[in-house]
Amino acid sequence: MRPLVIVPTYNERDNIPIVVSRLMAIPDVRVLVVDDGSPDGTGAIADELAARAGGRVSVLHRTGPRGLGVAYIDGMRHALAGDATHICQMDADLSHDPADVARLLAATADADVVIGSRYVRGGRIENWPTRRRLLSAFANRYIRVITGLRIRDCTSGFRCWRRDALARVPLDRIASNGYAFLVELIWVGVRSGSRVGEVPITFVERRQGASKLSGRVVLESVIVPWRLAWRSLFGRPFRATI
Ligand SMILES: Nc1nc2c(ncn2[C@@H]2O[C@H](COP(=O)(O)OP(=O)(O)OP(=O)(O)O)[C@@H](O)[C@H]2O)c(=O)[nH]1
Ligand SMILES: [Mg+2]
Repeated sequence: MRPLVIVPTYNERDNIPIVVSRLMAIPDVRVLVVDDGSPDGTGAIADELAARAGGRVSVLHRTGPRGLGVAYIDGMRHALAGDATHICQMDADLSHDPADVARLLAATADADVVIGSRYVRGGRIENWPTRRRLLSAFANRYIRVITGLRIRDCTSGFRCWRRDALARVPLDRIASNGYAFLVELIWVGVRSGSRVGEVPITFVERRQGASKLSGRVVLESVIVPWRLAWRSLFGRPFRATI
């Protein structure tokens, strides 16, 4: 196994050293940090971590418009150009426990993509206010009903893909850029024949740094499931850009 974990960062200077050092504790894991020119200097810190990691850590510095979706698409293209056998996605804010990567990787023996899930038996969320819990539970139900996806945690950003499964995804056709990117990606993955597995995780609210949730990103999340449903029904994208 040659797993690569893609970690998108925007203003995560306090978290990224901890995330990278915990990932380095897992044998054979390599890391690709995709930084969007963070004003707080996260990119330079990641470069220093890479210099000390003996080739196991690399950094992609993006310029131009930023976003979770475009950062992941660039990171995934980079990963697929290399020799990784498994490509994982993980947040940089320690909401996802780096040690869980090993469990997700092991579960790819029975699935093409494995989701670290808050909403299967054994999954948990720590330190979320009721409002945030309700929003997330509602969002997942909304997505399942509209798109027909049969996944408990469609919005989890913690996933491991087998290389061949990710390579089947037409990344250039993914239109959403905020958190809805995660929903569109798994939806396209299922459409391209991937079997999805879910393993329980404990998700912990970030302690350091700030959230990047904006009104525009939320609006996109409301619209994208309808766009995907349209594509299921008529087989072609609904062309409305937001
Ligand atoms: N490269 C890049 N990374 C981003 C961008 N927006 C968010 N991220 C990263 O994506 C991951 C998830 O973003 P978060 O801000 O933690 O989103 P969240 O988990 O919904 O919200 P909070 O944890 O409450 O802040 C983190 O590692 C962020 O640093 C972006 O525009 N570009
Ligand atoms: Mg977070």
